[in-house]
Amino acid sequence: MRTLAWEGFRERCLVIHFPGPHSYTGEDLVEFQLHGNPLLVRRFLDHLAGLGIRMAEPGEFSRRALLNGKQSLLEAEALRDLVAAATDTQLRQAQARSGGAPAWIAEARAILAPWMARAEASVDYGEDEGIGLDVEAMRAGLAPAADLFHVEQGRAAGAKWLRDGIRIALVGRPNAGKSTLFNALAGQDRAIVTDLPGTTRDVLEVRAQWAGLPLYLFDTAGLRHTEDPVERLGVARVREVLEQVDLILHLVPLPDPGPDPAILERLEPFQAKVLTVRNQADLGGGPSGDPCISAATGSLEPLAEALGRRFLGGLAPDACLGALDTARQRGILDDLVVQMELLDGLDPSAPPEVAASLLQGAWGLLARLTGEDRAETSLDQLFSGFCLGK
Ligand SMILES: Nc1nc2c(ncn2[C@@H]2O[C@H](COP(=O)(O)OP(=O)(O)OP(=O)(O)O)[C@@H](O)[C@H]2O)c(=O)[nH]1
Ligand SMILES: [Mg+2]
Repeated sequence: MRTLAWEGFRERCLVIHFPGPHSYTGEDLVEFQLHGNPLLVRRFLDHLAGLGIRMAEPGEFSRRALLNGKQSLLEAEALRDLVAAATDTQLRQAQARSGGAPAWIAEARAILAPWMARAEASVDYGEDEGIGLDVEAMRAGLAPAADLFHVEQGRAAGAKWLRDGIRIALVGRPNAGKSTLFNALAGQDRAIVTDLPGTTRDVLEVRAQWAGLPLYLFDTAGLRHTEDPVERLGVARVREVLEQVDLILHLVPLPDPGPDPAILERLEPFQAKVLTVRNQADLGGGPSGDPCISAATGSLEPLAEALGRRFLGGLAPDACLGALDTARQRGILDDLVVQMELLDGLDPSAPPEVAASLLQGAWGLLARLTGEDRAETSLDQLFSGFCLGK
């Protein structure tokens, strides 16, 4: 504890000295913990400004930590996401990513390095010394690295949904059970359920955590031709929702003969994101190739499986936890997969320069991923997403 005195003010506060190089940024740091009065803090900051000390830019401390080698770009990104996390899943995902560079990056480097050395030796001395590059052996040797990138690409694609959430519209004819399913997934009675067709007239929205997945659910008015002016407005709104969601869950009661052709026609432009699910399985009904659930009894496992297949590539949500998930990271993973495909497709008679250049390309992508390749990483863009002082 210290007593600070300036311009007629006195403040007894905690002053913590973090000497470099073991501080967060690697530099000498001092932290002042003042009483939580904004006016007091303001007056103290004014005093510091008078001494020529300026405010930090957004993300400046993290940027300094990165430039001083105290943390990798991946850790800086995880920290940014940790601060911005708004759901439990986002929080867990950011925490799982904050432990430094994942082990698979080191594994991949260990696989790539000897082949890079061989390819380069072959370029430099091949003809004089008879050191040729055995392309077949290289392809076999690199296969485990290609597998690593492929697995991480799949995990990253799933992690994207854990991070962003999945927007799902529930559509179908009146009384299909949309609101019953909406309530079951949300774990609360948000929507009114009755056995009268046309109960839901407006679009209802709820955020839910279900089967390990963060969901944004939209309950909609049953799609039918109606003369009721309020219900007509509700039906018209459904289209706007259909455009913005990631998945249209078309609910069709199982005992019915099948989907309504008028509804199928409406869903036609969105075909790629329609998932047909049969409801009221508890009432029996014929066999169906679609997932069959009962919203009323809560028998929803086939829906969880269908969502897992579609959004997580069949992986369990926990298997995606800690995977790289930002657009930047996923873009680099995609490039790595392509690079390995090019290496795998290499003609055995290709000159060693081609293999060497492809291997260097893969190596460079890994460096760009961790931020070691500083020239190519857009640090400004990353750190502008931080709040002041982080
Ligand atoms: N037996 C059975 N009944 C169900 C099931 N799901 C919903 N129901 C019943 O079907 C009726 C209609 O359910 P809602 O959830 O209101 O249907 P909706 O699709 O939202 O209907 P609208 O809002 O009118 O378009 C209610 O009486 C529900 O209890 C189910 O899985 N099994
Ligand atoms: Mg309803």
